[in-house]
This record gives sequence, C-alpha cells and structure tokens, in this order.
Amino acid sequence: MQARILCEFANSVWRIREWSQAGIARYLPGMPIPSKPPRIELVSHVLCPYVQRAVITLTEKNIPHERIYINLADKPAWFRELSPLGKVPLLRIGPDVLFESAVICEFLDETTAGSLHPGDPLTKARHRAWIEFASNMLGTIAGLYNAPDEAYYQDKLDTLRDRLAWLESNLAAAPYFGGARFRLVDAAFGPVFRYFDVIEDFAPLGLFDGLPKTSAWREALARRPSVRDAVTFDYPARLREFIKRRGSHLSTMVPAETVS
Ligand SMILES: N[C@@H](CCC(=O)N[C@@H](CS)C(=O)NCC(=O)O)C(=O)O
Repeated sequence: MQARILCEFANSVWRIREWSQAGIARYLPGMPIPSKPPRIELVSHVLCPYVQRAVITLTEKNIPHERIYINLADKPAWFRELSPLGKVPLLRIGPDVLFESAVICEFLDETTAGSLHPGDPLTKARHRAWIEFASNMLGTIAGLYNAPDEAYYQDKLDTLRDRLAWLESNLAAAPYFGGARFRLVDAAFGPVFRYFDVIEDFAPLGLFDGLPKTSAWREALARRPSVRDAVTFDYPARLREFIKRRGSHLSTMVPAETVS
C-alpha cells in the first residue's frame, strides 16, 4: 500500500514537472493534473502589433506554442466562429479560447513562473494604465498612416508628440519602463516603436527629438531578442507595402522601389 502511494506520488511529481517545464501552469493543490500539457496556439496576423505583444510574452516566458497566421482581409470561417470581435490575437489553449491581447498576456504571465508584472498593486495598476496608453498610441499611428491629407497627418503627428512627451516625463528608470526588469508594459511598447523604425526610413517624423529617455528605452526594446524577433524577417517590406496601399498622405511618401 505504502509502495503504491509512493509510486503515485512520484508519478504525479513527474507529471507536474513535465507540465510546468512545458511552461503551462502552477500546480495548485486540489487541481486535477493533466497527463500532458494542453496545446497552445496563437492565431496571428503578420503585421498586428497586438499579436506581437502575445508573441513577446510567449517568448519571454519560454512557452512552447504554435502560431497560425491568417489573412484578415479574408477571415477563415473557423476564425469567425472562435473570435467574438473578429480580431487577432486569439489564444487557443486546448479547447479554450482567449481574446484581447492584454488578457492573453496576463494569462500567460500568471500561469508561468517569474511574473512580468510588478508585485506591488499600485505599480502593477500603473503599468496596466500605460499598456492602455500604448493601445491608444497604436490607434493614433493607424490614424497617421490612414490620414487622407497633410492637415490630418500633421494633427496625428501632433498627438503622437504629445503622447511621447507624457512618456518622457513618466520614465523614471532605465533601460526598461520600470527599471532593470523587462515587463509586460515593455512588451506593449516594443510594437509601437517598431512602426516608427519603418516609417522613419522614408518619412521625416522627428518625433523623438529632445526625448533622451524615451529614445534610450526605444533602443533597448529594439535590441531585446523577444521584441526584435516578434515579427517575420520581411516585416519592414510588408509594412511599407501595407502603408503604400492605404491611399493616404503617408502612402505617397513610400518609395516605389522599396515595395516588393
Ligand atoms: N483590443 C484588441 C485589438 C486587436 C486588433 O485590433 N486586432 C486587429 C489587427 S491588429 C484585427 O484583428 N483587426 C481585424 C478587424 O478588425 O477586422 C487586442 O488588444 O487584442
């Protein structure tokens, strides 16, 4: 009897270890132990900045997963059935589906060791607020590349200047938002700054002039492997092509020869 209990205990320990090595979850007492880790799949789009947040989190937390890229201009029927808002990213965990990047990133973070959120509730809340701020900036960037004329374009640039000034005055530490440790808030801003990396190649934005702290943060994020590798190698060419096709003020600045 004792031998059987010991044997079952050892077996459970192995299963917990395999499960957590696969990056899946903390074992909580009383929780049923799955015999193998659930399959994790990220439904993605090559240019989506919200997908990049999830990819960065998956990479930072070493979570084995598969990525499925879909065409948002021709959404597959299975995707429409799974995505309440028809948007990527979607995270499939076995039979379960999560949507909204912030929720996905927090789920991935909470179910693996070593949190990417600060422990102190006030600091954590502050980071969450700045993640929202990053989403707002993404909306303004979309306004910039869709701006039909110069006046609208300049208006979006002014808004971005204002947003970046707020960032500059709220960055107390280096190299990352909260200091030495890379956090979920950093995962949210990496994709924001990546837009400027591509656009600045053909359009003079001058958005970071006089912003030393934000510029240094932007560079640190661009160097971070999880951020750098969150997109495919042809991302810059794809983004230029996407912008070119908007028929916007910015589209006219994309040199024809840089589009594949
Ligand atoms: N709030 C969402 C935004 C996701 C989002 O806007 N995804 C875009 C691509 S970047 C999308 O799927 N758009 C498809 C559509 O609206 O039809 C999140 O954080 O996940």
